[in-house]
Amino acid sequence: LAIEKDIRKGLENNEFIPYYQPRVDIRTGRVVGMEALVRWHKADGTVGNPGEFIPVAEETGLIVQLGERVLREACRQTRIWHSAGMDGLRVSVNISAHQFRANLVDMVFNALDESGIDPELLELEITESTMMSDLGQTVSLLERLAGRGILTAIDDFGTGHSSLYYLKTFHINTLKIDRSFVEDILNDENDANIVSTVISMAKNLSLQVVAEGVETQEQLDRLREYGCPEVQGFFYSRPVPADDFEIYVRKTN
Ligand code: G
Ligand code: G
Ligand code: MN
Ligand code: NA
Repeated sequence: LAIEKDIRKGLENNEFIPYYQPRVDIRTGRVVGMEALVRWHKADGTVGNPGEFIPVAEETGLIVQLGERVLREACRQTRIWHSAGMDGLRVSVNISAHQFRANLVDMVFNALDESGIDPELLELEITESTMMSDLGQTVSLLERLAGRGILTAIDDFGTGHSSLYYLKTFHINTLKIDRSFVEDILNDENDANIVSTVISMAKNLSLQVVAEGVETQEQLDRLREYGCPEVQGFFYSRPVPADDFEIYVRKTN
């Protein structure tokens, strides 16, 4: 594939750059962390979105190398921000299926050692479908990550084969409620009930919960009413380059 060759070249030239989207404490309005979302800064000056290259990277296995780049850079950047007084910010990094089954634990431990950030400040976002393919291995991977204090989140919660069994079996810290539920929270009673129920359930299970895809004040108000502790979405900021994220945090916190 032409794109596969381009991705290889892009990796050689360090063209895959994390952008950052703030995660916000709904009560204080302060930024408590950021999700790293990769962008491709191509030689021709255009910027590629994950939809164009993540599926190919996943199919070809290049995601392992690409994901490692993003993880290391996100940890390095977090360290820099901490040293610059933006301490306490947690960083969340998306881990795809292939990456999860590769040398994930070594890769993550190395990235932590290299950057020197506290393991409790790193969260790995893993989807339900990734987690469910080999339950035994999933349990042991999550245990090893937790053993070092690294946080894990179920990403896009509610869209895959969600099972309450996972919530009692997997050592995870956070549920990220998929934005498809938040999108219609004001108009669709089912979506509203699902979101409110997931928030209560998370609290009862002592899990952190984040609503994704918040775009309006009205959605935010509703989530507050439901007791949602943390939110993320275009209402606050799109994913932006590191410099812009830093400006945003200094203005907000
Ligand atoms: O902004 P958004 O277009 O950034 O992301 C689209 C999709 O790509 C999301 O499902 C997101 O989880 C995924 N994605 C973004 N960055 C990364 C990354 O660094 N690694 C992996 N595996 N997926 C990513
Ligand atoms: O799958 P994951 O949740 O990692 O993907 C995050 C994706 O959601 C990215 O593509 C990101 O750009 C996008 N996103 C983040 N906030 C919003 C939002 O408020 N509205 C919409 N439509 N997309 C969002
Ligand atoms: Mn995510
Ligand atoms: Na998500």
